[in-house]
Amino acid sequence: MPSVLITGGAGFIGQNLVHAWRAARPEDRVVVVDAMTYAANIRSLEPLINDGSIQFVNGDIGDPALIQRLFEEHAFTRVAHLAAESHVDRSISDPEAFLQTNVLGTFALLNAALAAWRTSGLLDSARFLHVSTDEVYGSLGPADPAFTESSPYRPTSPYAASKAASDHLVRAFIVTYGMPALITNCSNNYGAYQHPEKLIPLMIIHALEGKRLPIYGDGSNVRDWLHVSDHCAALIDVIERGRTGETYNIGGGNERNNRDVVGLICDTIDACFVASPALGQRFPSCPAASGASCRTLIGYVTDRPGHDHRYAIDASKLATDLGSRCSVGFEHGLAQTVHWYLDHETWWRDITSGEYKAWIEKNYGFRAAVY
Ligand code: NAD
Ligand code: TDX
Repeated sequence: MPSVLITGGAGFIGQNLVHAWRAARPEDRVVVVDAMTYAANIRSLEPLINDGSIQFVNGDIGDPALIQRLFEEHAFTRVAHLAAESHVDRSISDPEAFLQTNVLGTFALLNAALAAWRTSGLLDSARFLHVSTDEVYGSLGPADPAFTESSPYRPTSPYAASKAASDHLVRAFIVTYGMPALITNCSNNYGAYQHPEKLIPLMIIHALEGKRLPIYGDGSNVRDWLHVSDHCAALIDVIERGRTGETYNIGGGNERNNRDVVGLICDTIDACFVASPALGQRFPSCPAASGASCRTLIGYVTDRPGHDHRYAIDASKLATDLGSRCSVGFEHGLAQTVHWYLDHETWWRDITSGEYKAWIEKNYGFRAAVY
């Protein structure tokens, strides 16, 4: 039975990938390893764990003995490596964990996979997918062409630098040791199960709770939004059909500035309250509950230091080589996402208590209102 190890499978993209993998390749054995940091949540995986369709291991990718034991038990032929510290703002205030997991953790995982595949003679048929980010390429000006796979690496945040370092390590393992690895660099994901620290869920939840919607700087920064379902479909295409040693960029083709994204979230929530007036009883502090617009909550605050102006992905290699294309339009995907958060209030309420409150105070407490 083919066997896949998904690292970081209790994170946002990881959970979505586990479900997508089960649907696309139901015959495969899926093992998830996740260190269950603040960003993890296994609630959506529990039915799969309980019915035995996946195995979950609470552990660190930087623990060589654990990873070696898992390889011995399951003889993985695929590794989808997503485990990481992923939030840029946290990398600015506390960069060390990013080096630990993203660089040293990736190194330990590569070492363990290489040793296991050498021993088992699977180096020729196995595949290691390293999931990385467009942030390794740095920032684009308004008229610059989108990032291609040969764009130079110019990371600017500690997060992006740690991901760039991990990409370099993967490439070094490919060239030096013949590691059967592939790298993907994707743009900003959004969709179900995203941690409320990230822009889109943060703005949805703040709007529902009637809190300020803190846009950094003047809100002109541009991101290329990729629906997580499109991303996961592309990851499965790359690991199964991509050429080892290659890099593939994955992008949504949905460039939007933050002002427009937050405005659209507000309009979408306003429309939901008009269509379902009962929402007003569940979320009485939301301006839409009393017929006002959530846009009244928008506030511009002190910018993120080193805030990259624009990311945009040229995903033509993925389309040409693998026939893999993203299909979720941003307006549709965003409406779906707003509905998902409306329907999963318990999920985000659990996360937004405890540690999250301390993070909000740390990241937003010092940010003055700019205008
Ligand atoms: P996330 O923060 O939601 O999840 C990361 C998961 O990794 C968490 O479940 C966490 O517990 C786990 N983890 C952290 N350290 C670990 C360790 N040492 N050992 C085992 N598990 C550990 O992140 P995400 O948004 O799902 O991102 C997944 C991957 O995709 C990351 O590698 C990230 O860099 C990359 N990526 C994300 C985006 C995005 O927009 N979210 C865009 C481009 C690339
Ligand atoms: O409160 C906020 N206000 C705001 O204006 C937050 C949290 C963000 N922003 C801005 C910063 C960015 O321009 O919104 C944009 C998106 O911010 P994030 O959601 O933090 O994402 P970003 O920094 O672009 O990084 C994301 O995409 C690339 C992921 O978090 C990374 O893991 C991924 O590699």
